[in-house]
Amino acid sequence: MTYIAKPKLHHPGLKPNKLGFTHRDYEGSISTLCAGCGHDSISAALIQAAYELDLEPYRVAKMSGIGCSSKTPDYFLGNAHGFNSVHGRMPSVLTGANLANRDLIYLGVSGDGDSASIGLGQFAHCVRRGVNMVYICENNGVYGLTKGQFSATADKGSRSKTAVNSDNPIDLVSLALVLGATFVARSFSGDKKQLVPLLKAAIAHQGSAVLDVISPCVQFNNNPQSTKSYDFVREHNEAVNRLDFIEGRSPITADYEPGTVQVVQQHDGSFLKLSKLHADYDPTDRAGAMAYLQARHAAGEVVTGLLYLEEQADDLHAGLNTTATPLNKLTERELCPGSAKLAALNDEYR
Ligand SMILES: Cc1ncc(C[n+]2csc(CCOP(=O)(O)OP(=O)(O)O)c2C)c(N)n1
Ligand code: SF4
Repeated sequence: MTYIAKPKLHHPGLKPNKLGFTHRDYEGSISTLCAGCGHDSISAALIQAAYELDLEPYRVAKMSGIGCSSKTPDYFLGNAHGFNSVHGRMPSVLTGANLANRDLIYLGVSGDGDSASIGLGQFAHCVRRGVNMVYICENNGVYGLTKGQFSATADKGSRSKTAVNSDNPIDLVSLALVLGATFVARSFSGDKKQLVPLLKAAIAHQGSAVLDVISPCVQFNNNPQSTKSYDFVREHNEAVNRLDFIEGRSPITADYEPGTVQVVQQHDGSFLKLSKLHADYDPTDRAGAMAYLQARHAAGEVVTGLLYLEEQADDLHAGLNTTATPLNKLTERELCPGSAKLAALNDEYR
């Protein structure tokens, strides 16, 4: 992977966060992506979200597959853990890491080829198991790294630089809803105001959070007939809500007009204040979200915003009743409790 380190110097006027880290401390190496690639804007939004959340980089594990999108973990949170896995296999590597150590914050960074083509099965099982993660699909409708072939998320009839797509698309947001994800959102790399609070809320969420972020590929798929181009998404963007993320232990007493703002609280005590752009949209209604997505897609719109949230979600560990201690911190005695315990366990299955 291309790697260009950034100089350590930074502007003395950069404001530190509560940990004393500046924005610069959350950056990574210099991006080698094409100028204008949507993926770079997503990295910038992740840097902003981590800075604003006062995240300690050592608590974060960035996992990715293969693709231009999967290269991006190199460009943010340079002091975090990271593992660049195999094409389409990030979800199982992330699941394994999470089972071994639930203390880390897992950011799964993937592309639409990585997630919806070769990695579709992996995506499906990771989400249905409720792995506590933020799964970000940087969705440009093509395989950017291998020169712009259509991916499985490309809309039927959408045109790339060289071809017209004749296959039906896979919508990862609809799929995530069907598979039981407890936080589902769609955003646009060109809308930082929407994307940063969504990322913050997804990081605070204690369950399977899926973010599909339309991220135009300026090299291969940014022409007027592409439904993943900057112009198309700007013209057809239908945001259901605007989000304020409030890291909170103390209750909020914001004054807002009833009917236009909805406040929801997550497991960790954080609050989401949703300014409803569509007063009748209910982000806690899974079936309603699916019907809404289908209807708006049929009308040619790209629905963005927080689409579904289960406020008190459980994750994979709750279902498996695993130990809260990271496996590498368990003693040999705990890992190997002796033959009497093994015999008792075996008896349970007789
Ligand atoms: C097993 C395997 N098959 C195929 C490839 C070739 N390959 C590399 S990246 C890629 C597609 C990447 O597309 P996407 O995930 O959408 O990322 P983007 O580059 O568009 O960000 C493919 C097919 C590979 N590296 N490994
Ligand atoms: S080829 Fe496309 S996806 Fe890859 S870096 Fe360039 S613009 Fe981004």
